[in-house]
Amino acid sequence: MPSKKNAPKESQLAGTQTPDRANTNAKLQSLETVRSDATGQALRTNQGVKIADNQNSLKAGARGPSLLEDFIMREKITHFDHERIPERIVHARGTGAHGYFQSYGNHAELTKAGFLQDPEKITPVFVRFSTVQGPRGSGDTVRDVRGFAVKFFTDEGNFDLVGNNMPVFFIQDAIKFPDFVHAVKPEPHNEIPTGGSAHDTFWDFVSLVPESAHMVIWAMSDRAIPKSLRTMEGFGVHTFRLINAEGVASFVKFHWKPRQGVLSLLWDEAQKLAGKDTDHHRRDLWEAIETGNYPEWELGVQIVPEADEHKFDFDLLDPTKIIPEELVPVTPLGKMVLNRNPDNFFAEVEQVAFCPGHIVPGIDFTNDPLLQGRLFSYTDTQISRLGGPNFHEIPINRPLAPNHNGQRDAMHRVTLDKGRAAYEPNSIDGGWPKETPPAAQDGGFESYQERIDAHKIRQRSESFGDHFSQARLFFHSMSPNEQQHIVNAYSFELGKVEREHIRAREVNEILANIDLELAAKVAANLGLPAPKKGTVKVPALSLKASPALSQLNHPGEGVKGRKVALLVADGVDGALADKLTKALEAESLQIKVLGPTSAPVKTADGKMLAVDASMEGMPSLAFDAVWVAGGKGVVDALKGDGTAVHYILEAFKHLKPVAGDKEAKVWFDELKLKADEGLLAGSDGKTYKAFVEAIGKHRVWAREASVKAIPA
Ligand code: HDD
Repeated sequence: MPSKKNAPKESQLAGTQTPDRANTNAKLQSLETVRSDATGQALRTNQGVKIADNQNSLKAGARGPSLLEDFIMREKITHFDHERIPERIVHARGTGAHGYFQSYGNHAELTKAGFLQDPEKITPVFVRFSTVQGPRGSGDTVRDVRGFAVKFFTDEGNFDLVGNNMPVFFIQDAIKFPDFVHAVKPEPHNEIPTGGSAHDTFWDFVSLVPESAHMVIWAMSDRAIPKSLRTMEGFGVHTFRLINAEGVASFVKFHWKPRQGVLSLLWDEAQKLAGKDTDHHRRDLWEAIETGNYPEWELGVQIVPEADEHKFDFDLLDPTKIIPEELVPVTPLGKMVLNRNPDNFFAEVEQVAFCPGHIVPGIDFTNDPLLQGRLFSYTDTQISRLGGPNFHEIPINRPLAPNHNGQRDAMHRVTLDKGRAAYEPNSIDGGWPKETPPAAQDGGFESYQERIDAHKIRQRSESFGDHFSQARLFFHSMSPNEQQHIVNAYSFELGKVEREHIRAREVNEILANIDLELAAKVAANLGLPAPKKGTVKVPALSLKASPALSQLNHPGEGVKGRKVALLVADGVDGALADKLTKALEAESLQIKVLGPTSAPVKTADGKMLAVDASMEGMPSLAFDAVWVAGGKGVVDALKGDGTAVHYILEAFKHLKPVAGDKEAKVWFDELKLKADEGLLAGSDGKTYKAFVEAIGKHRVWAREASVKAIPA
């Protein structure tokens, strides 16, 4: 789990500025110049003319034709006709937040990048999380990879770490990216499915391209259905280089470790949420930030000295491989806190433009052929998405560092460059702006001087040739519950594939090479014969399992920000509900009071208790745990309400702690809920404590095998 050992002391944060204020003062001040607040202002045209009538167009008589002369209507409709921009080709659905990054210490031995050298320095960041496959309006909880893109506004320029919530990728060479994306996107004839990979073209491609096997098993695991954006790990995927002031380089893999834990939905929850709350993830992140439950990640790196480049049984340049954390542990560098929601989704989340090629001195690329292609693609795609080459001037993309150069004009140029010399060298403007030679600190960017002596050739390195051993390592590192989820996911997805030969190829030529038992179980679910052996010889790895890969080993640090549904009805004991709420809020849990309808309920002592929503409006799917309030008549009222019965059964089926004041016990017995550590009833401190502990474990995994029969 994330380590706090290098965390800055609070005293380091005190004094001149709090992180919140620093964040506001830096990037946000730069946005201030374009923020528009209409409070108290007259309605005007874009040209500044006050508008007298915004209800009626100009006509020749009250019943006559509209007049072309109506410049007010023309301007309004023209703008409206153009107010959409192309969505991202992939990662179209996303949401974002502002925050800050703070280094734990001085990492000068590793890199000269300034933002990693000073624990006092607060570097503003903007993060955009996304799904990959679906369009802008698609559901948040579909089975998919999640984008995890962070823009650091450092003093030395913008650094974009454009990663995912999985540490590997589907392909090894960027030239295959359009093929992969065409295969995973909805089928071309009917544009189905939206947001998912359970269809023929995806499985056709991946079953023909074995290098995808490792990433596909991650995508069939619980990682592809995160509980929340706050509970995802992030990965830079490629091996990068960090370079120190002496020019010494190390290979690194970037990791983001969430303090909230690495938690996922169950498949049934994910599917239902996609309909019941399409915006589940963006709402969760938004509300967490609004309620001060700022999500936090630790940035760390796995460090490999240049001399050790060839010490592994895989190639560091191959983006379908991890470095197991048991071989090279993650060294914590600093933390990121997300503490401010955007003011305007379009201006900030939609217009933000990331590029893996945005790096700063002290960071450099490697020859990973996937990374090399990405360096081209991202800037290129923005030119059509954001309408020209000046998208770096859009406020959310503008670096805090100055950016003078001779690049002028073109569409959407906003900066008014002074001076007559848009070229370098010049003698007219005093020679400015001038180059800065590389230096130990504050110098100009210098690429790492890697020696290359090679033939120009189209070839895949032989060292990229093993596609199955790490997929096997992943499967063998999972808990029995996680393994079963993987079997279920392959069975579900392949079950949606219409062509039998594609199903069979995935089972026989991919799964059988990963693990014969996995292949046999999926084959049985599809009605196919179990393969007897794999089709290739898979190298044996010395490491048989990597515990760091199982989510069960990342439960999170406490329960801060997790959500409890408190079910109430008329007759509720108000004092008891208040006592419980206080006890849970003291643990930083978020509590929502839910009634049979959205109307307030009457407490036992005749007062009115406001509810946050009806049970139907906020299903148990959106919560981590449920509590049935005490009081005369509450259980009787809920027992007779199908929605309430469903609420309890569904929460129980989804392995959540289900608890209540003592009256709830009888109801739980009637519902035949089997006793376990997550089924509790009582109004005392001991029960509260057990409830919070159960929430801390996230799910009652031992319950999973026995809940299949529950109709929810
Ligand atoms: Fe990509 C967007 C992550 C391979 C081409 N990618 C995009 C985003 C993320 C990633 C998080 C969304 C950024 C945002 O929120 O705006 N992509 C990855 C990762 C990859 C990867 C982790 C492999 C390790 N991508 C990849 C390749 C190519 C692209 C190989 C092309 C050769 N990606 C794009 C793109 C996108 C993009 C088409 C679409 C929108 C955008 O860039 O800004 O250029």
